[in-house]
This record gives sequence, C-alpha cells and structure tokens, in this order.
Amino acid sequence: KCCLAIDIGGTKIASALVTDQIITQRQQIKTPQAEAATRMATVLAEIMQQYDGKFDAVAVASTGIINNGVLTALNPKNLGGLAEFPLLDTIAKYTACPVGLLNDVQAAAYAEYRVSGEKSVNFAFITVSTGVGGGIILNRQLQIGPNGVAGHIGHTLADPNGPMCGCGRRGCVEAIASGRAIEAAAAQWANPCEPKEVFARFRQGVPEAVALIQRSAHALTGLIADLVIGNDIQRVVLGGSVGLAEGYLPLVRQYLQQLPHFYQADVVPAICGQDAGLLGAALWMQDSLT
Ligand code: ADP
Ligand code: BMX
Repeated sequence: KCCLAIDIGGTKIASALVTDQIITQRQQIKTPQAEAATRMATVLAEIMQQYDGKFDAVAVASTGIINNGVLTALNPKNLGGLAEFPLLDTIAKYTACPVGLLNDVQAAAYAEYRVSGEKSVNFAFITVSTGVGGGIILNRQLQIGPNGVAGHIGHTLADPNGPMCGCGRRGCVEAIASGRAIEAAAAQWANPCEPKEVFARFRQGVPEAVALIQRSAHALTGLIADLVIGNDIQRVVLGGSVGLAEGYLPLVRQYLQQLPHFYQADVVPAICGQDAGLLGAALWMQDSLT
C-alpha cells in the first residue's frame, strides 16, 4: 500500500509517497504567508495532481487543531493569518481514496514512537519550530482528544508577564521559545538577523544571542519538567529546526539537570528529522485502516 503524505508546517509544506516507512518523491515548498487560504488551496491542488494515480490513501499532518476535517489555527500568525481552512474537503475534491488528517506534531510523535521501537509507556515529542508543538503518548496511545487539541503544550504558561502569544493568551511557551519568537526578538537588534544566524552568534558567544537562546531553552525546560511531573513522562524527544539546532539540546539538558530528581527525563533528538510529520501521518493512517 502506498500513502501520499503531506506535512503542512508554519514554514514549509512537504509531500511524499510512503510505502513501508520508505519515503520517495519527496518535495518541499514554502508555506504561503499572504492570501493564505487561496494559496493553500492552490498548493494542495497542485500536490494532489502531481501524485495523481500513485497512491491508495492520503494522510495529512498539519499545523493547527484538526477537528472534523477542518484546520483551525490556534495561532493564526503561524499560518500567514489563516484561521480556518476546510482541509478535508479541499483534498477530497481530488481523490476517492481514504483521507486521514491529524495535527503535525501529533503525527511526528507517532513516527518517533513507532520508528524507534520506543519502550517507554509515557512519551512526549516536542517541536521547537515556527511554533512550539507537542505530541503526547500515554499508556502507549497517541493522545488526540475529542476535539483534536491534545498535545498543544506550546500554549502552556511560561511567564505570566511574558509577551502576548498569537493565540491571544499572554506568556505561552510558544511566545518565548519558538522560531517566530526568536525571529521577532532578533529583528529588534541593532544588527538584526534570522534565527539560523542567531544560533551562529549564540555559538560564537555574542551576549544578546546567548541570552535569547537561553531564554528559549529555559522556557522549554520548564515545559518538559511540567510534562514529566504531570504525566509521568519517561522520555522526551526534541525536534524542529530550532530544537535540533546545534547547541540547543545540551542547554535544555543542563537546565533540566538543575531541577530536583522527580522532574528528570531522558531528552533525546528526533531520529526522523524533517520527515517525522510525513512518516507519522502515513503510519497513523495505515494503523487506523488496519
Ligand atoms: P515548520 O515550522 O514548517 O515545521 P521548521 O521546523 O523548519 O518548520 O521550523 C521553522 C523555524 O525554524 C523558523 O522560525 C526558522 O527561522 C527556524 N530555523 C530554520 N532553520 C534553522 C536553523 N538552521 N537553526 C535555527 N533555526 C532555524
Ligand atoms: C502552534 C499550533 C500547533 C502546531 C505548533 C507547531 C497553529 C497554526 N499551530 O502551536 O497546532 O502543532 O504550532 O507547528 O496554531 P509548526 O508549524 O511550528 O511545526
């Protein structure tokens, strides 16, 4: 069986064919940031046409809350202002095959758990990417929830006096730790730069870059500690372009080790890398159909 997998992130949209965990014909484009609804429909139409006739099922992992076939952004700023989008109807226009949808990070968590042959009973995947997202596995079951909301841990509180989050609440982890948060802060510098360059400066020891990355890693450590103590999580996998950026994980581990024993968990880098969403969506679809 061959699955067309599509991963819609805040920064990039990837698509590929997935058969037995093997990814072929992978493509990647930038997520539309203007006229987002119209352009999203066009992009999806193009993807569906490119792979036409090559798959038996479609699995979509998307940023946002996926419920009843509709994508609702918790933080519309992460999706070029796109607040609500009829994801299922848009895809179903182009295929009679079964279509499955879930949140991007729920999918990535599923991939990391399945592919690694993970033994832990309670497990979490956290991505620090455009936003901060999570996927939680409790009792070996991926948590999706009745409304698709489960795992949106980027919107737990990091600092009641922190910056406003795009979701409308003040001080979320995402407003402090995410790629967008780093981007917004670094845009205010005398010598502004993108997150990738912020990391280069952090590694060179430039004080404002060090402080910014430390702030992100600190918020993330608080989130991990809260997850561990709230859900008895044994293992945490970190992903996303910020989460996997050189120097970030050691900082998170260092901060976590400063906390008392009960807050500790193994924190390891994602093994599926940039393909976790694609792979997870396909595996989840396959497992739900059988
Ligand atoms: P998505 O959110 O679409 O899943 P990513 O995981 O690539 O995509 O995250 C995108 C965010 O990561 C953006 O904010 C971008 O600026 C930042 N980013 C991209 N590349 C790097 C890098 N090499 N180092 C640090 N941050 C990066
Ligand atoms: C946001 C939220 C989550 C998503 C997470 C990571 C939106 C549009 N997205 O918290 O649903 O899982 O970002 O998304 O509200 P990414 O695009 O950074 O991978």
